[in-house]
Amino acid sequence: MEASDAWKVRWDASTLPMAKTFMQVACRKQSLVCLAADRYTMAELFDLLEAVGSSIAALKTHVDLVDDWDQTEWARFCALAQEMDLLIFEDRKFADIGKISRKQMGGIYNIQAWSDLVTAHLISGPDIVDGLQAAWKDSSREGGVLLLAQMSSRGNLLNPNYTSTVVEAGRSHPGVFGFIGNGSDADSVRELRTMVGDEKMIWTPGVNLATGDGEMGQRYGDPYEAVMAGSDCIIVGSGIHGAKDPAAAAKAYAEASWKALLER
Ligand code: S5P
Repeated sequence: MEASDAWKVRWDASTLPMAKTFMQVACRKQSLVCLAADRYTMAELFDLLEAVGSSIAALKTHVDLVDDWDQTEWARFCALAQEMDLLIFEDRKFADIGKISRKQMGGIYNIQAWSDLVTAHLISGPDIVDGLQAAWKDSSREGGVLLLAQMSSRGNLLNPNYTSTVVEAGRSHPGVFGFIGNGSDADSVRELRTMVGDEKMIWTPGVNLATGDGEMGQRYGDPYEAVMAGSDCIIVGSGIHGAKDPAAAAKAYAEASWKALLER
C-alpha cells in the first residue's frame, strides 16, 4: 500500500522529509511500533533487535543505559537497525540551553552521528531545537526533534497550559518532527491532536496490550485506542521486551497499530 493512501491527511499535511520517511517505513513494515529497547547489555540489545526488527518501524534507545557500551559495537548495532529499515531514535530528553544541548549531541556517545530523532523538553526555551539541529548539521546529517508535550507517568508536571505552550512553539518550527503524547490516556491524545493539527507527528509511550498501572508510576493505555485517538506511533518497551515471546508480542502490537491506522 502507498504511504499516501495509508496516511491520507497526515501524508498530505506533512512538510518534513523525515516524517515522510517514517510514514513510508511504517507502510513497508505495516507497523506503527517504535520499540523502546531498554536493555542493559549490547548482547541483549542485539538479541532483541534480531527477534523483533521485522515488526517495528523505529528503534528507540537510551544509550546511557548500556553497561558495556562500546563505540564499535554501537556502530554495528545501528548498522543492523538500518539494515532492518528502522529509524533510530535516541530518547535523551535534552533540556539544557541551546549551546549545551548542541554539545551534548556529541561527546562520547556522539548521538548526532547516528540518531534520526531525539527527544527534548522545551523547558529552557525554543533555542534548544536550534541547538540540536545545529549538531546534526555539524555531522552533515538530518534529524528531527520530538518535544515532550505530555508524559505518561503519574504526577508529571506537564499541565494542560504547559502542553499548549509547547505545541504552539513547536508547531511551526521546521526542526520539530512532532510531539510526545500520553499514550496511557486516549482522551489526552485526542486533545493533543486537536492542538497539534495534522502536520506534525504525535508519538505515544505508555502503551501496553495489558492496560493499567506499570512499574514506578508508569501508566498504560491500549495501542489501538492510542492510534485511533491520533497517535502516529506507539512506543512500546516492556510490552515487547518483557514478553515471553518478544517476536510474537511485537507482531501483535504491529497488527493492532496498523489496523487502527487503516480504520482511522
Ligand atoms: O512520558 C513518557 C515519555 C517517554 S519517551 N513516558 C515514557 O515512558 N517514555 C519512554 O517510553 C520511557 O523512557 C521508556 O523508554 C518507554 C516506555 O517503556 P515501557 O516499558 O513502559 O513500555
